[in-house]
Amino acid sequence: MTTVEIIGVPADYGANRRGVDMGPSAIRYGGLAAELEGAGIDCIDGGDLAVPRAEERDPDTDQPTVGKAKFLRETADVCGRLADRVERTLAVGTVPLTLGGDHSIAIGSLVGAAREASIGAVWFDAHADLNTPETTPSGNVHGMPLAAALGIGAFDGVEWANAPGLAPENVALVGLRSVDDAEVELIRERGFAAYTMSDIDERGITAVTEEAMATASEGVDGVHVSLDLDWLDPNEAPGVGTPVRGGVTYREAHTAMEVVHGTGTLRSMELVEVNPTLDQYNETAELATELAASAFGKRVL
Ligand code: HAR
Ligand code: MN
Ligand code: MN
Ligand code: MN
Repeated sequence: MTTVEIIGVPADYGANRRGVDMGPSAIRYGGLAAELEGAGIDCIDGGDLAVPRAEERDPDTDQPTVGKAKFLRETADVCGRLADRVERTLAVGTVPLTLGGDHSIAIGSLVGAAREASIGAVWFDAHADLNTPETTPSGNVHGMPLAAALGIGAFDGVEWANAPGLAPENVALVGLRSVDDAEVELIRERGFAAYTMSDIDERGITAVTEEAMATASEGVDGVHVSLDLDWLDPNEAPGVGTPVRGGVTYREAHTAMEVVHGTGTLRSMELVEVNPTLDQYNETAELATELAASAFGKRVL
């Protein structure tokens, strides 16, 4: 029986909008443990990491190696502690399910998952999250976690940010529709496996997800799935800070998570960018719980 440990990270250093720090509570309240139990999963709630409020900190965009990235010192602290937690969870044979928080926390998930193992990563997101402190248009680190983990730009050789066992050949991005110029250039230059919404329209979500998972799992110990709720269309998931029209539907999202489960390669997962202050009745958090259950094997029959 698979045991999943929930690790809450109520951090919002990486985004402009307040409220994403309430994500872990909203997702738990949305019924996460019950959904996972419905998937036949044994579920441990490891509680939340302690995260100081952003208002009490200095965004510090003037550190020499930091470029225009905001709250990088705080992000490093939280991600360092998260990486240790993820590493320990995996070491006892339990699957970490991290609840954000904004997407900057993925740096900690990836580093922790890739310390004692080789991993791939599938990024279900409207955005590429491949900006660097040099290229960022916003200064928000939630637009940079994949670049950080891969050691791109100013993140090159930054120990807390680089995921040792994650190779760029094992990274796949699915659902892209808001990509900055520098990110487009990087994707072309480095040949990342990247699937836009047009690819999903043309080829279907099943074929695209199967190919992404195959790329990510090739020759590694397992796959980390990073699910940014803004991957979905804002009609389905309005409770996110940076909604982009034209995302995947409710059914496509479930189908993709079922494909993830079917590969048998899922090793760790995170649910990020849920901002319940933008919801009517906690619908985005509830959706996140359902999608996690599908990824961990929930079926109707
Ligand atoms: N690409 C933009 C930036 O770097 C926007 C990032 C959007 N935020 C996210 N990431 N939710 O997935 O500022
Ligand atoms: Mn300062
Ligand atoms: Mn993201
Ligand atoms: Mn996004």
